[in-house]
Amino acid sequence: MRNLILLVLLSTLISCGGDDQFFPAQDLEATPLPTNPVAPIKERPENLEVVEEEVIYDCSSELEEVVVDVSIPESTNVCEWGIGENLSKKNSFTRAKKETPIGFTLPDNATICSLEITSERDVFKYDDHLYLTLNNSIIFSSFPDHMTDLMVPGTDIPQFDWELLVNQKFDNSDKNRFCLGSEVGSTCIVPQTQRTGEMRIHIVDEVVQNVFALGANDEQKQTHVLNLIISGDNDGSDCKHSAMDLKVRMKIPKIP
Ligand SMILES: [Ca+2]
Repeated sequence: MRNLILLVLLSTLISCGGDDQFFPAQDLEATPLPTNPVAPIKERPENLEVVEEEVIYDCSSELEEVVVDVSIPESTNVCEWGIGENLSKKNSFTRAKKETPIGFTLPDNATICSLEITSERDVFKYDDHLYLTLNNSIIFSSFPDHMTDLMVPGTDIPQFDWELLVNQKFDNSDKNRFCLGSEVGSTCIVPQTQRTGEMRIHIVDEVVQNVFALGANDEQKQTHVLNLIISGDNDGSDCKHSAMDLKVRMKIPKIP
């Protein structure tokens, strides 16, 4: 009530013309404004999108072993001379081949991180030369010539290409072999031509991963092909090979 009276009195005095003598300046005290700090409102960014990161399972992930049993049937037929891509007989030249492709499947887009191929028994025999490929990359060959010509540019990985191999000079001595990645530790134990023995192949992990990367462009690729290719020149036993049971051990990323 006292404030109201004062307010009325002040209003009256102001309306009377504001004579300074009634309001000595020294009597006016500045009243500080009430301080009631308010936290600034954080503005939400508009169109905020939540982007879920795609989890990539690669060879640095936790791995699991997959074992594929491969049974290669005996081939008792000689080369089909002069049929299809095969040429007629000619001594000491690569003239004909017989392929035994074995397909196997892995989970969608599973990267092959390691590879080991072992025979169950020491019974494998072939005539004349052997090429073993995974997805067309040559893992082993009993005839190492021309491998450099077959390599994918910028890599040390040869691709099987019959057009480049056919009608090339043939060497039956079988002293040298090609084992993919041998210079960095891969090992290939394979019998010599026309001899019976075991097969035991271990390709260094990094090399296997490079092989896989070459053929990994296809979306949802599940099927992989191990191919046994025997070549011959002119004999009645060329392109023959024994039956063989192989275990293909691979490590692939474990997907929970
Ligand atoms: Ca031969």
